[in-house]
Amino acid sequence: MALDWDDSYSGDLSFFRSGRTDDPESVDLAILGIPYDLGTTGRPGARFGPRAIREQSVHVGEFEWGLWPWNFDVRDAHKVRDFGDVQGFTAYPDRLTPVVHEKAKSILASGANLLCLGGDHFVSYPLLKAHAEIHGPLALVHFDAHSDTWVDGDLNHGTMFYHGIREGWIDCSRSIHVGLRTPNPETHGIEIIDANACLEMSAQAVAARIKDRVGTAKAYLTFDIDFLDPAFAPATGTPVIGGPSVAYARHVLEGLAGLDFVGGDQVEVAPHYEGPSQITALAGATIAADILYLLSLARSQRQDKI
Ligand SMILES: [Mn+2]
Repeated sequence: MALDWDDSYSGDLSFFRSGRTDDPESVDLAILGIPYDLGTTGRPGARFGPRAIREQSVHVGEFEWGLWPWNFDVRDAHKVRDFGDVQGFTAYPDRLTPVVHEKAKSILASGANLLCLGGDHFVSYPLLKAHAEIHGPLALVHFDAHSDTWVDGDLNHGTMFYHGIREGWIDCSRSIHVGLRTPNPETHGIEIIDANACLEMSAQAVAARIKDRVGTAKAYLTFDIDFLDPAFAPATGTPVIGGPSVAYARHVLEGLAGLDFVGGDQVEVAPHYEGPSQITALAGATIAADILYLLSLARSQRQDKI
């Protein structure tokens, strides 16, 4: 795609240099930031994630031939636009779910697929609700150090998938956690490839296991940046040592091409805990772009079948 060129350190910000809009008409792939961190049980600050990710995404989207190792430019394959950040819940956590659910539904109703930038992981709750209302129960492909399926009546960034299961939004028989390295007493029947298994397995083998699990089901990809070892992603709310590298994570994601992803999110970048080089936000921006590519490939695959 021929880009209207802004330097990487100046000019307007949109995710992956895709351009801003507020009009979902004719958009194929929509990006939405959710600057929310009142669901975190650890260090706050993920409300600053969307802006930090967009800032680093300017580097990630620098080339008009697209992003390595994908062999095309997603902005040529589909009309990609950044819808900015959802607002209207500042200091009122009870408003988060209805406001984000309504915004997501309004974009999905246009036929676009949605990639969201967190925010703490609780933002996946209204997003899964919006997607499941359209597609039915979804295969959850979940990269994280934590299962976020704690059996607890409270709604926060460690319980929202338990509640999503109870609401019927998640098809546990097709779902998989990857990278777990915290206690997980109740699996709910979701398959697990924990962090030590990742260390033993090649990225291709992990991708193959995920593909076997999901099959042809419609899938939602959620990527908590704390999947990565804190050496690669220190700026997050609840870091856990012993995770994979960014390169490994990206190699797994590349291997997921072909799955029928209908939506996704990248969450838990909290940039105030960065060192000087913004590595966490850069990792988040790159992984979010990989998810955008997977959404694009799945969309093309569905169109080819029509
Ligand atoms: Mn986590």
